[in-house]
Amino acid sequence: MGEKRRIIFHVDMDYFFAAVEEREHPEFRGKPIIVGADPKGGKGRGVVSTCNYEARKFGVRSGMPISRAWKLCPHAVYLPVNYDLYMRVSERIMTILRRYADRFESWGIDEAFMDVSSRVRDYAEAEALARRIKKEILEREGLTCSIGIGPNKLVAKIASDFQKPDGLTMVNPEDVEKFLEPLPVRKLLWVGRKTEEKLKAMGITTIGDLARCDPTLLVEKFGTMGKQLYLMAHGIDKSDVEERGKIKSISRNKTFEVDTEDLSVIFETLENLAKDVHGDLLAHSLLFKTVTVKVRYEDFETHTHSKTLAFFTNRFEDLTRTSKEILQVNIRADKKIRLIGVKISNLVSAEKQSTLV
Ligand code: DCP
Ligand code: CA
Ligand code: CA
Repeated sequence: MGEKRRIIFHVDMDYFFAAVEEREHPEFRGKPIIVGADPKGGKGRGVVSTCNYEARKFGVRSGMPISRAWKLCPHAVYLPVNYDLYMRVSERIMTILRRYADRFESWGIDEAFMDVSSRVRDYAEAEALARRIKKEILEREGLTCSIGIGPNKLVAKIASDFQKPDGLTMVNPEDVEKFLEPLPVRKLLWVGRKTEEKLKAMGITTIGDLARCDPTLLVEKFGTMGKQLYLMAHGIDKSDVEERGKIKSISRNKTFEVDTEDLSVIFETLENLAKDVHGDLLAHSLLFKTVTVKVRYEDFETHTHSKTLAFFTNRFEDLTRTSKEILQVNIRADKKIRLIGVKISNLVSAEKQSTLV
């Protein structure tokens, strides 16, 4: 028997932090706006959170060192990250979206999946619904978003990214493979830089290349993930839109004011980051199982190391001890450190604790 036909939306806000700032400061409209660390006349440390499309024309991107952004675009408007404000806007947008969905899954601060299968009869109606949602967000919040429509989350997510900003891309089930074929493999969920490199070495650069690949070869090279890659390349994704805004991870990073090799400073900073992460964990009533420590050295070489515990926990002691152990074992003595970060993942609700431990 055939699968139940589904119609899934993925909604992603355009240049979100910078768009909110643009809305709050109409006087900056039309200018390049960069939200992130203080550039301090080019000497600033830390990174760009995001920027508007005017700034992107100069090559500025999310995650880039703020000093590099300054070189590319010194005349931009530089603004600090006002996270509380973006959070409030995000919550209002999620409330709007939730009303239109049978099932709703927020996926980070500025995007969400919606299963609208019972709300529309066909793809033509789905398109009309997407236009209505875009109009409502624009009228109520003064912000644009891009929406992807497809038969599953994978395709919807790739489609929302296809025409940005203010995009609407619909991929009918029969067009899925044709749509994916020319796109780079990196567009697939879970394909990071490492997998991309490995695939490239095998002569695979587009999703089409991957789809034509022998699945047994992929399993040989990538284990169970190989099968997943093969299915994704054919646009197959059975995962459900999961109710409630599930948090995938909680993290904090700190860029030191000056690169340091002072272990007492480094470990104290690690402890402070762990404190913040732990605060968020409790606020969301969650338990964690995996701890990841990120270290960026003075030459920007960056390493992440993870440890998964045998149990779910919300004890601060488990978090600090594990992150310190990870750092202890992996830290390099021959280089100064520029940034460290702590992340917890593998999160579950603390309310279900008794059934899990
Ligand atoms: N963000 C961040 N640091 C990053 C990436 C993102 O702080 N390295 C924040 C700022 C973004 C928000 O998360 O506004 C959403 O991230 P997106 O990847 O969706 O990027 P944008 O919404 O900024 O731009 P786009 O229009 O490409 O979606
Ligand atoms: Ca976005
Ligand atoms: Ca996003």
